[in-house]
Amino acid sequence: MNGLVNLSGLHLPVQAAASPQAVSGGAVLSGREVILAHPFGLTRFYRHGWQSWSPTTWLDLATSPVPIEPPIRRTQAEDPVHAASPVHGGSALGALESAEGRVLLLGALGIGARVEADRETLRGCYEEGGGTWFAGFGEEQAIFRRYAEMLGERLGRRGAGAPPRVWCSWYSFNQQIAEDVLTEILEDLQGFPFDVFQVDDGWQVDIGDWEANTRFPSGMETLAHRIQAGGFTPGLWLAPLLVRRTSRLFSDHPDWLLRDHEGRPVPAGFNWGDFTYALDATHPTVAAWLIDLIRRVQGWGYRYLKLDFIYAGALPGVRRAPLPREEAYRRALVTIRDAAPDAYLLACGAPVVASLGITDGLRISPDCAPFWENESRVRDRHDESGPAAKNALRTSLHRLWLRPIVHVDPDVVYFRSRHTSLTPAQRLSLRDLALITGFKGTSDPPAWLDREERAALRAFLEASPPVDQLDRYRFVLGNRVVDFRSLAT
Ligand code: 9PG
Repeated sequence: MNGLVNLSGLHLPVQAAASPQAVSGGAVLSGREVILAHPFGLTRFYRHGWQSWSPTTWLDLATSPVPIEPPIRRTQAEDPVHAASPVHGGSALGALESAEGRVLLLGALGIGARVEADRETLRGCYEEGGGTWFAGFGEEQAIFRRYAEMLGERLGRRGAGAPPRVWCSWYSFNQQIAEDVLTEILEDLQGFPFDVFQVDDGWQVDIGDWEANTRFPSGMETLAHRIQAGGFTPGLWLAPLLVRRTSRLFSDHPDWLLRDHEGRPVPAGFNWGDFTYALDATHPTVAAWLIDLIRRVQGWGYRYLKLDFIYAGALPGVRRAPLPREEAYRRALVTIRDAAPDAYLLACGAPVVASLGITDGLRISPDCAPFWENESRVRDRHDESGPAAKNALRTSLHRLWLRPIVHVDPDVVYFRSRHTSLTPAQRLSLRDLALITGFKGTSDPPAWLDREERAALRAFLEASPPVDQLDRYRFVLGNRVVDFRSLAT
């Protein structure tokens, strides 16, 4: 139908499959494709990245998007289907600013959708099948809150209770972790009020071969017992939908891989010095393997699972069951959830909207790093998803609207003044944003901190100041105003 929709007094021409239904805060539209004609011209557009690491910000519609052609590595932080698009667009939702600073938002109420914008239209489209949409116009925070609420009603809400305080090995040691190093840190962490001690990438034999490598001679179960005895919940990193060519899994089960129409395995990004590939979790044997893996690591004692690189489950390809790709992804996540009903699941490198209602926590940023900018990557590849404190902060900041329906993880903060080029002010910004989300993570080992830094870490872990959002970039945190305006694009 072609008609008009009334959004809080703003009457916009609309194209949709049926007449708009008025709901509190806006209207519900339906159809595979919906188009709103808007009067705002070349205004600012809220671009919502597909997965955790994808850049998310308000940008100027007058700028041209930079198409990303494979094999540029940035494609793994973007939805490969849209990475080279010449049109500004984002995953699931998009929003535009009016001249008075109000916001017009169009957001899918289901998974597998995209919203694009130009000077005249805001257009939503589901990749396959139909679906419904929320459209609203008004004060920015209120409109995003209403959208989050409706998404929560449709996809489910998670993250009740306080978000966890996590010590994670990645941002100090990368893959160079070993049983003795971690055991020492565990001892040094005694008395610090962390909830979780999380072993990150580096414990496994290979991506796909989820057994302890030789640097963990006592095995992962013994380590979990030590973590537990130290008073923390054992946490473990897994990339359960990803496979490296060098793994036994890759050579033993070529039929488990997601393939393209020509039968070639679908590349799932480049990391650890090689291309990686994706499992087809709609294959019943793969699903059974996944259940077995998740039960096995819980049997070792791990109760907090960081599920990483899981966009691999939503890549385009030919699947055993011909489901839309985000539907296939969501089913894989449900399979994991059913195998770990009581574990804390953190989704990372995860398609954001398609993960809602299933995992407890969701990484909402690219990787933080002990430096501010990733200049070469921005310059050479127009890539703002590379590890850098600024990239992590900016994308997290623009996804805070998800807080009512999931624990949002803005990635780690730093207390150390060694092994970093971050200024005290930059470190403070990271910590402030973590306090706003309540999700507190660091990789600093106490041995790298001086006495004052250890005290600051302790105070941070114990703090839960009231948070009040003043506008897009300003917050009241306890008795301070925190201003992130310098991160605006
Ligand atoms: C472990 C890390 C940490 C980190 C995750 C993830 O090549 N890449 O594009 C790329 C992106 C992200 C990334 C690593 C590589 O980091 O976000 O917290 O767990 O994996 O390997």
